[in-house]
Amino acid sequence: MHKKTVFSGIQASGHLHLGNYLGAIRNWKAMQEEYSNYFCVVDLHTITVPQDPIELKTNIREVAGLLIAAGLDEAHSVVFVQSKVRAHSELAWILNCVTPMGWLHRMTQFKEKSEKQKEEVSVGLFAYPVLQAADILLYDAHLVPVGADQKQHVELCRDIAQRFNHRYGEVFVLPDALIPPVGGRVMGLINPEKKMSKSEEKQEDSIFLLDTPDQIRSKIKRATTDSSKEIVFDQQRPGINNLLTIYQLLTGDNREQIEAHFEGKNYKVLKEDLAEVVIESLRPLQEKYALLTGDNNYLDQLLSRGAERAEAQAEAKIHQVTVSMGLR
Ligand code: ATP
Ligand code: LTN
Repeated sequence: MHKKTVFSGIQASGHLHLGNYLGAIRNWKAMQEEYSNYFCVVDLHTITVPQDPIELKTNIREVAGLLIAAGLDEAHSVVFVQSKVRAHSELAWILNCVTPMGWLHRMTQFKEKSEKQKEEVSVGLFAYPVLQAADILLYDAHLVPVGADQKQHVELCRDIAQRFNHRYGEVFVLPDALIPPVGGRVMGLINPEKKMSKSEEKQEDSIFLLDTPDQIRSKIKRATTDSSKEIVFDQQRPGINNLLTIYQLLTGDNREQIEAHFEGKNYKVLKEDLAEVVIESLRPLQEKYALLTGDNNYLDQLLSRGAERAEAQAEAKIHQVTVSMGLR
């Protein structure tokens, strides 16, 4: 039986947080045995906004290390760093030449991210979704598991692939996004109207996967709530709703059980309970991370094997693409 292919990527733009874990990485692990998978640290996407070189280098390793610590394993998944496989840049350029500007102007993430930078915004940030399309299409991926914020980019990838196929023949597989029903959008602790994000400046807004127990307790204690008293799931009350959703995702309890558990209790109890659940859930991952980064060579060797496996597939695809276009 032939397994379907999964591709997903994660930026090295800062420390990984609970949103990345619950919205993406944890699901990648849960489904890895069913598919043939590529998981990529997308450092070329990360440089679409300015990065400090030393920090970037550290972040790339940290993100890759956390993917492994979270349970992605070589038997099912190729874990690698994007810039080590040159074909990503090559295909991105080619796809730039088949993608209309108008399609990119409609991307909401670009609108949000470019707001502050105005005319200083890089061409790379504008073309970001095209590089993302190249990532996916190089591996003939059928499925792209991502958080809800990435749905539009995966749909664009499909449109680009379709346009290419129409011009040059059936070269690309048309991928589908796979978005978790719950956890697709973990919100910030301070500002629960916005998603938890690596590049958010306020550190208290996110729970990072490598936060200490004390940091976790203190951040959850300061999380925004409201003046109501009832502890129930309610979209209209984003703070409480977000804390309860995180609790639900980590305990696996259903909503009725959770509401019953907190009935008659106050926000302080909810926050203390949630902090302990988060600490215990992250403990195994943190221990594994400490172990694998203790040995410097381990991660390097794993990533270099990953890049080699990815490159074999990516080069074959580039060959097919360039032949179809008359470049070879
Ligand atoms: P940045 O803030 O730099 O945009 P990010 O935190 O949004 O970064 P990405 O590297 O862009 O993280 O995303 C990695 C994966 O995590 C993607 O699949 C994305 O959809 C998912 N993700 C990111 N933030 C959240 C969130 N708050 N809730 C659920 N999933 C998320
Ligand atoms: N844009 C994505 C990261 C990303 C990605 C990909 C996700 C880059 N290439 C390919 C899925 C497939 C993000 O910001 N989360």
